[in-house]
Amino acid sequence: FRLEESVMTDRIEAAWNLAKERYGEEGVDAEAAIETLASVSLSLHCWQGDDVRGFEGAGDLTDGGIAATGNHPGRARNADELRSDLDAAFTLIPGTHRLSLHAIYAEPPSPVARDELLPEHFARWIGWAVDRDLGLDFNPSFFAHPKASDGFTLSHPDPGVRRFWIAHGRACREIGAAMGRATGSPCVTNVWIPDGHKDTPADRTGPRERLLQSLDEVFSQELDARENLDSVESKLFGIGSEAYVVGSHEFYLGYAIRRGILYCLDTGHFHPTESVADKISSVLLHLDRILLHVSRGVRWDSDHVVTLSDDPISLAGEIVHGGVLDRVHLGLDYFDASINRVAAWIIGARNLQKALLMALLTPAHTLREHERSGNLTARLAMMEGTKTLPFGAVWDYHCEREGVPQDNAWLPLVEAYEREVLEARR
Ligand code: RNT
Ligand code: ZN
Repeated sequence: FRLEESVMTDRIEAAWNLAKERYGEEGVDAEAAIETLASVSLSLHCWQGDDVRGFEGAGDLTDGGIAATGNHPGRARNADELRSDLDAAFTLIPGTHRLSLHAIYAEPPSPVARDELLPEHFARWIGWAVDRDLGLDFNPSFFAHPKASDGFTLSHPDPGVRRFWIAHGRACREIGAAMGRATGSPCVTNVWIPDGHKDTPADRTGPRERLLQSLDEVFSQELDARENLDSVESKLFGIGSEAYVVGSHEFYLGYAIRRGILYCLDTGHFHPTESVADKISSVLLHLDRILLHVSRGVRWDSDHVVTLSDDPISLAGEIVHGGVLDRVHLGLDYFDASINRVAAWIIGARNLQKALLMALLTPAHTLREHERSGNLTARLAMMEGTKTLPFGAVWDYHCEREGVPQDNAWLPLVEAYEREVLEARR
């Protein structure tokens, strides 16, 4: 999958020069904006490439309260195919990024139980990432497994089942640390469990007490923060856990603060009218770092591909204008099997980058001055006025400079990849 040498066309350059001047009039340094954008890494989620199946060959995804729907051809069936698809996607996303892996993507020589996974079972992924200068993030997989089929893992009433999942969590933290060591960049190891009840529980406390205890055991081993960073992800409801989720927002926010670990905010895991953007400034008063799973819910936690809608734009605004870009790990989390999966990665990643660029090109300083001085009319007028500034010209220039095709120009390459590679996977 190779790109033609990209040539900066006169048109793109002329548009950029005009745009730069226009932003300058607003007190915004467009050059600085694209330099900052170029330095931001996103963590691409491997699971978009194969509909969250992994390579264990067992287990039903919906046992974990999540589901990928659609029948587009070309799902990656093994790690080599997944890596090839990821290579294609990374080539068409400007910048240097990270890959987030799940434990079910291990490549052991013969089947290994999840509580016995070792760093060596990820040796090929690690080698591949090191070759490409990609950071790695990791996730224990507490779903799609016979021991999760009744909907409970770390909070299971049976101590034997809990022990199994605790051992899995512990094994995964060591794998995360090995990934961090090998890549020279801390691996964020994120715990998400599906535990919950479909219908009204009789006991809301018991499972939460058990989860607390299990997590304490998972996290009891001290690991070097330069290698592994722990994170916990909350949820409001899932398929089969509509009435009660053990690991709720309050549960995990409290737990993360108590332990000083990361908290993962998944943008699909809240009431649809709740703003995740609004949570960032609060949560970061109490935590050093957070992880984001940027997703798009349509009516529910549907994990649609991220579009350039108001939600990611305000999310990016909070991060950029709050000055917390270095404290927020930007991960993607969606899985759409109804469209080309490589395109799904590219569309979502580029959209999050565009949202960040919009934030970087906003005259935030002036807006805040208007607010401080009580000129709320000017604040609103300027916020609206900013929306039609020549953002697209800056984005096009950024893509060209980073050596990747413009929007709408990368698609033919992915279509060719689909014809030549994906369609052969039957
Ligand atoms: C599920 C969570 C979780 C998963 C991935 C596969 O609702 O969002 O992050 O999507 O770990
Ligand atoms: Zn998530």
